[in-house]
This record gives sequence, structure tokens and C-alpha cells, in this order.
Amino acid sequence: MISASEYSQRRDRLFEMMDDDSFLVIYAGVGRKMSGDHFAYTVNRNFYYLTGIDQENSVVMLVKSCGERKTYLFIDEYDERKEKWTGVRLTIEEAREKSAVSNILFTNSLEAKLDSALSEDGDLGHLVKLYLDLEAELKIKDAFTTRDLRDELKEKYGELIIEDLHPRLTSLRMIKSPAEVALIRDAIKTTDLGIKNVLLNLYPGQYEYNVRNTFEYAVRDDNNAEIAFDTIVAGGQNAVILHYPNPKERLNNGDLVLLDLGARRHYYNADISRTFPINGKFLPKQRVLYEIVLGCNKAVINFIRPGLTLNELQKFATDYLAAECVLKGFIKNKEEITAVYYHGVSHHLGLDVHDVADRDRPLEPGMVITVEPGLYFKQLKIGIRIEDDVLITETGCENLSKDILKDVSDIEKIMSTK
Ligand SMILES: [Mn+2]
Repeated sequence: MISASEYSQRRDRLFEMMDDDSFLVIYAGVGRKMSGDHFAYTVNRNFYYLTGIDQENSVVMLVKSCGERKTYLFIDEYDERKEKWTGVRLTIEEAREKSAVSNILFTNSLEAKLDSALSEDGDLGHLVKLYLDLEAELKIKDAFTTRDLRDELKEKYGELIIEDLHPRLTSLRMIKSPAEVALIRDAIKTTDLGIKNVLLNLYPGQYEYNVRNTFEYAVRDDNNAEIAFDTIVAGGQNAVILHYPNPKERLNNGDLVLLDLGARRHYYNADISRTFPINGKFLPKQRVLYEIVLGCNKAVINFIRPGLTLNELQKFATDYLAAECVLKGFIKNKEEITAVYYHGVSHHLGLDVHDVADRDRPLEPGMVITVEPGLYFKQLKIGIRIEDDVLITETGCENLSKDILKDVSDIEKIMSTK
């Protein structure tokens, strides 16, 4: 768990980045309309990062004026009808305890507070600059985004400077605290349980969705963990589709199955890929390709150190796979690698699975990234990806998912025990 004081420290770091006589507003967002129904609401991760609150329609405001710092948290007022439909809302005391914000107001007073911040005789002093998160198309009420809000305020207060907060928040979120890393570790541990459940219950003739359910059952059953993203289970040639949707095909004897999946703890995600022989034994050609991808996965993990960029990791991985594939006769020349390896080897991981990041910023201790080389040969009905999650350290990296089986002998051994 993240402590309330850590949320307060995060806001302090953001205050440091703000100009004087400025303020900042971040929205938790609202659920989005589908056609008849609504999509499930999920909190704006930037809002959650600063407050630990995941309740819809909440807002946080940071005001930096005349050397003073004030924080306001807005939450919905008690509403009997809403409670009957969607459950109990936070009380003022609960919101205060979770977020360490002392000034809690109701969301219906937000507009007045904004006006007071922007008028010359308002109680907050004369503020000339507003920071909004303009990156995401975040709905803050029905069909109204932060970009719409920017346009509306620009119209009303011509001289107001509005700056995109996203790069600053991103730079903070890229470095994980020990408490954040602990939650990612938890998510990975639960993911491991799910994968073991798959390994012990995998048979030819099952459907891809059976495997998904085997994984997700174990995850949810582990102290009510959540699923990080739509679980990918792709048998045979389906595995050459990177984000293979809708797992519904039968798993054939003699094929491989590719899993790309993860659990989530308090919004912190695991993102793991593994590839297993459906009948428990790799065929010779599958094994050769598997060992190439595994060798690359391990070589990249060994190569990682502070100062490197994701582009440098990508080049390293691509060169490795290309050289091995030429050597083993799977492609004729190194240039052909782009036909059988066509995605990035790493992305940042955290509150978002593809976490917000400046991809050109060199690696620093405290960053968490994935390492996920792959090879995809449609004609051979083989798609292999092996993905671990690693924490950058002072001298290299720590593989947070090293306990999740990936060596051929370990996989074949555990599958033969069932
Ligand atoms: Mn990934």
C-alpha cells in the first residue's frame, strides 16, 4: 500500500515544478457512455497518483500563490440515490485519511472555486497560470474533456496562461518509489500463481478461453487481485497477432500457446509473456526458436544499466535476434528480421501497463520496464514472446519476475507432473 504521506510528497514535488501564482487542476474523470450502457469507470491514473483516491468525479486542485501552497480535494456529496445504485461513497474523513489532503470540499463547489482562483478579487490571490493534463482525452463530465475545459477558460479569461501538466507528471511517475515497486512485485507474484495454474491444467483440445479462465480464476482468487489488461491466450499461428483479441480457438496437440497477461494490485500492473508447448513438450524446431528468444530475453536483462535508452535496448535485441535467426537458417539475411520481429522490446510499467514515459529519457534507478523479445513465423504456426518486468538499479537491473518459469527444462518438468 502507498501511505497517505507519500501522496503528499508527490504533490510537494509537483508544487516544486509549478511557477508562482499558478494553480493546477486534475480530474478523476467520469465513466464513458457506450451506446446504451456505460463503459466500466476507471480512475485517471494521474489523479490517483496524487491522491490515492479512485472515486469518480473527484478533483484535486493545487494552488501556489505568494509563496503559499494550498491543496483542495473535491468529492461528491452524499447522494442517497447514487448510493443505492453504485455503492457507498467516501466520507470527508475517509478522503482526508487516504489522501492526506486536509481541505476537502464537495465537487459542486468546484466551479465557484475555479472562478475565485481566476478573478482579481478572489480569495486565492491573482493567479495567472493554470496547469491541466491535456494529454488524455479525459472525460470530466458527459462529452466534456480537459481540452474542452481549456478552450472554455481561454474564452472566458483571455490572459490566462494554460500549460500542459502531462510532461511534468510523467517525469515524476517514471521513477517508482519502494512502495510502488512492492505493489508491482505483488502483482507479479499473483501473475505467477495464475501462470502455474495454467501450466498444471493445460491440455490439447482445450480452448484458448479455458486457459484465460484458468489464469484469471487463480488471480482473482488470490486475495481479490484484478486483471491488468485483456488476457491474451493465442494458440499456434494466432500468436503472430501481437494483441490477439477474443481467445476462442481450440489448442492443438503439437502447437505452442503464447500467453501475455498480468495481475493488478492497487492499480499497479504486472505485464508478463510466456510461451508453452500445449502438450508439455517442445518440438525440435519450436525449441530452437524458443531458445533464441529466451537467449535474447536474458541477454537484454544482462545488458540493461542506467544511462541506456529504450532505443538502444531495441537495437541490441534486434541485432541479437537477427544474428541468431541467420545463424540457425530461419532468415537469409539480417534485414529480414523486421518480418519476424515487429514490436518494441521494452516499455515502462506502472499505474498504466504501457506506462506514461518520455521514451528518450535514459534509464535511471527506480524505473520499471518490460523486456519482451519475440519471434513470429506464421508459416510455421509459431509465435514466441518471453516478457519479464525489471527494476533498474544503480548497477544494472533486478528481474522482478525471475521466479516465473521460462527455461525449457523447468517448463517440461512441471508440465510432466500433472
Ligand atoms: Mn508488455
